[in-house]
Amino acid sequence: MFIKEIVLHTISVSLKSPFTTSFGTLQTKEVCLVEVIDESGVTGWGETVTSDEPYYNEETTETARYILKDFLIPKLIKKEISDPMEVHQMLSFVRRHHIAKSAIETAIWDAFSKKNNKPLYELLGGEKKPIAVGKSIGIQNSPEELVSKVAQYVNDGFHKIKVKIAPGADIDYIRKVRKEFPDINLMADANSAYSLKDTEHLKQLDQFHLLMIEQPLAHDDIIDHSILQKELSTPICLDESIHTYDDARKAIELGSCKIINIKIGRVGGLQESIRIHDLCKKHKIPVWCGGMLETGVGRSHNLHMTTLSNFTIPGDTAPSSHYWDEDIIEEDIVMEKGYIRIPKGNGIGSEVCRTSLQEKLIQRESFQSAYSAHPIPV
Ligand code: OSB
Ligand code: MG
Repeated sequence: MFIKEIVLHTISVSLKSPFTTSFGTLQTKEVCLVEVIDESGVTGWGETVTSDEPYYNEETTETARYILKDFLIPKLIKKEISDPMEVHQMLSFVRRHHIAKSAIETAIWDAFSKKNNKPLYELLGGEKKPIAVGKSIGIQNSPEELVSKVAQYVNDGFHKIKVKIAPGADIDYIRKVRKEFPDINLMADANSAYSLKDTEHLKQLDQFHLLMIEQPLAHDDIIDHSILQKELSTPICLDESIHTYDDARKAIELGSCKIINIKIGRVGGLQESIRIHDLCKKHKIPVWCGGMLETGVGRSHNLHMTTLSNFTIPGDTAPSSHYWDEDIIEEDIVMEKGYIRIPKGNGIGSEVCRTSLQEKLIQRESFQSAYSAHPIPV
């Protein structure tokens, strides 16, 4: 596949309702959609799963766009790609910036599978199946408000409920939910809000038999998590700390977690996601697909990845209507009885809606040459 043109569509999107985590509240964000076009006109789509602020990790939509324009696009444009598995290595001259890399790598996977008339999951090695879905709930104003949200989502049929926690909105909130719903698959996500000093406090969660606690400690830690895991009966799941296959390998070796959340963006693309998936499978560490409040483009990639066999825990891949009044794709992603069907068709299946794109567009930039103001290693 010869990459003839790459277009960056920067759009502004607004969530139906604000989403609060231990690191802040998100309502609107810019998203950079990457469109890769080959010499025969086949197009593939990817998405920067960033927000406008560097609060989840160090990247923002603006940094991702900059890295794409000045480094990643010049490296890939006018290149022949015979296998999307080549792309990760080609982009390794840029340190980190995983979300930027992932946006373009996933677009190439989409284009490549369309070119080969295959749905993406087939290329990834997955198996077509309905995807069981969980719902991630932001921090609410009171335990009562949280319980009413949980009631609604349990009623909708979600297979797992994830509750965001932070100091001051944790034990009492979880206690109340567990009391009302003794049997649901319930978990908590702290987004790095605690430290080892809070070990005794966090141990109180053990009584609520949670499926797991996600990323209780620092975003860049795997050592303290291994100490905490020995103190907790609740399994620890790592999100923010896992950026690479080697991070996963070390975390498993140290016993820092019993479960891993794979986000395609955080680990720099689908190839690295597959490698981490396979490693976890070998070590009997179950995985699930995390969410980054994606539009339908990123969410479709997530769904295809979730068809891999070790994704045994429902992921944060809620349907379009939970995020957007109008998604960026032609056909909304919908859920039936807590399951989502993989979008039909080749590649990711979902088609970007050009009208919706135009309405939300802030800037369109097209690249057809390998020019960069910087030296790009060959
Ligand atoms: O920690 O999983 C997280 C959203 C933004 C940043 C980090 C996280 C999240 C979510 C949302 O939990 C999951 C979703 O897309 O529904
Ligand atoms: Mg998380």
